[in-house]
Amino acid sequence: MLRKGLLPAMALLLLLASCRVSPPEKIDYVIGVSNSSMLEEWRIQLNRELKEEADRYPFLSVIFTDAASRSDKQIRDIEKLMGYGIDLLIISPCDVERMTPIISAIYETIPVIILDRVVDGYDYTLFIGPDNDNIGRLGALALHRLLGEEGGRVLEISGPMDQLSSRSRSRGLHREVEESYPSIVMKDPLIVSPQNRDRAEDLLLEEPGRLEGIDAIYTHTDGLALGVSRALEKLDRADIPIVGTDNPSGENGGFDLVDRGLIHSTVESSTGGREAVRYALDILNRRTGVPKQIILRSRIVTRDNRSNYTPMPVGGGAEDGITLGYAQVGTESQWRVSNTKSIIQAAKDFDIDLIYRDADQNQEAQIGYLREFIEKKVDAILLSPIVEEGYEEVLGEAKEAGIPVLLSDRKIDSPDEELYMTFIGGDFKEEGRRAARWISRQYPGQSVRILELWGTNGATPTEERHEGFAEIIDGIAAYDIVYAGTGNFTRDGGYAIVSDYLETHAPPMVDVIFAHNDDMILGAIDAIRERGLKPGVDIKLISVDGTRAALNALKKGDMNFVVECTPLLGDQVMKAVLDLMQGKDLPMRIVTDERTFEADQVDDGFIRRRSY
Ligand code: GZL
Repeated sequence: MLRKGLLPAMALLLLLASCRVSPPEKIDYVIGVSNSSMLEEWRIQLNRELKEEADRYPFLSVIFTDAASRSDKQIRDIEKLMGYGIDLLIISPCDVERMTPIISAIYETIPVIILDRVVDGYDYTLFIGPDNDNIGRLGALALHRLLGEEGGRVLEISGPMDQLSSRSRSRGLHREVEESYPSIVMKDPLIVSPQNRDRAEDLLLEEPGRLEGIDAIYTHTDGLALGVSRALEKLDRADIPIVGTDNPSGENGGFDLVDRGLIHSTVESSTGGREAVRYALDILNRRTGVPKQIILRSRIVTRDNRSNYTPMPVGGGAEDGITLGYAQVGTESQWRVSNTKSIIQAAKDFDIDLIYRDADQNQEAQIGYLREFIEKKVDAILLSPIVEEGYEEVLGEAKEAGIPVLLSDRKIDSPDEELYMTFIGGDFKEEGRRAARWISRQYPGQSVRILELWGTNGATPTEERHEGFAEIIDGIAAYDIVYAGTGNFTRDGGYAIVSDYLETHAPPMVDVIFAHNDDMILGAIDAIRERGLKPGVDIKLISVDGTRAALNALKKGDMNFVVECTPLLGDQVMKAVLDLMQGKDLPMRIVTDERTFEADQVDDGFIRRRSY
């Protein structure tokens, strides 16, 4: 049974002394780090970054453990750390499936930050890691740039495919090759287990035949790339170029291997170690606005861009004040009104000059405002795109002008990820899944007719809430989405669809209405009442956002389930703007922390505190 043991202070100080940490005068926090292994440069770099960042805070002590790639040892390491009475755990899991139960148990007693490989479910405080599918996609692009239009035969060298990160990277690589670069032929992968440099070298020396007719090699990590380069040297096949993956800095890291000409290019996958310590302090100091996931950016690094390798040009320095152009969607919903208030207030709190423009759900007007900001030479642009398509040209102009763009609460659909620096918003697919899971809990084994109220067609929350919802509903034969229509995230829109539907269908016409936001479900309640039916009783109602009006309806029994999508993004957005102006690299994606609400969880006090 895990419990937060209390090691006598003396023993703890002795232990810290053994970690060569001179006992500081006062320790406020002790963080335990459970690294899955220290066999690869990336993991050594991770510990290095964690330690460098932690050393900046004398009141912070860190105890490192190394599981040597064995889950049973990692479990023992964690139990030992808990016995020392750590205040927060940072873990990079060996085997995600095996570590999920113990991480969930610990998460009940202390905060947990997961690095690199995310566990199933949401029993953790914060995940920081790469988008491995995107890394594989970039690997395909790097191979295409290396091989040219004529393409060639590629040998993929991976760790064990039972690792989610390996499967995701391989999936992204193969899908991009098939969809975009048909002249590249992927040969059967060489699986290196355990996944480390020396094993890769040995395996290739044992099977030199795998190199027959090969034009390039793609390795899932730079550690594997180093081992492969040594084998190619010994086999006199150093002519075969290598595309690596992983961590750009540190000895034998990707940058170093590129500089030394051992590999042609590498796809960056930062460790997240510095971010982990910074967010750990925010969590321990109970700061609000800590996200649920931080998805780190990945870029292709080659000898050409190695020297001037910098992220998007950063706007004017912070010394003469920061001017931020803010192009908001409109005022279509209570969520939007609260979101705008949060952004405006945070700009004041962070002393950032905000030029606010409301596009009134009109994309042409919004693009016009973006051009106004470019003309005004603002330091950065904050955009909440009404829909995903149609912004590439104007964001290309912003990039040309050297003005970084941040996306808030909705994203654009563009292969060029350099058009924006980060996207801060909810996990909309998971929001849709949570709505569907509620239905499956309420109606096990029964037939259910569902009416779905869509938000604005082409907007990220609409597309992804539906995708997450349908992912579960479509898997249950007895559940049927009998009608769907877009209410454009407005109360009138929700009312019109449901009123028409009830007018043209005899009762009992539908069992559940799922709305992509609260305003549309409130319109549905109006329509249901007008037909003399009881909302929340005759027809069950679910929506997304968690605004005060919806939580009040939930408390009264007019609704049955609300999925949170917080509009309070202001602090996270302005923190990102400041980081950017100070030259820090921004994660590609910041996913906000969200929950769900049932009637028995909301009373007046809760609603006053929790809603917007
Ligand atoms: C979600 C946001 C959506 C809200 C709606 O991030 O874009 O737009 O769910 C709002 O209420 O209109």
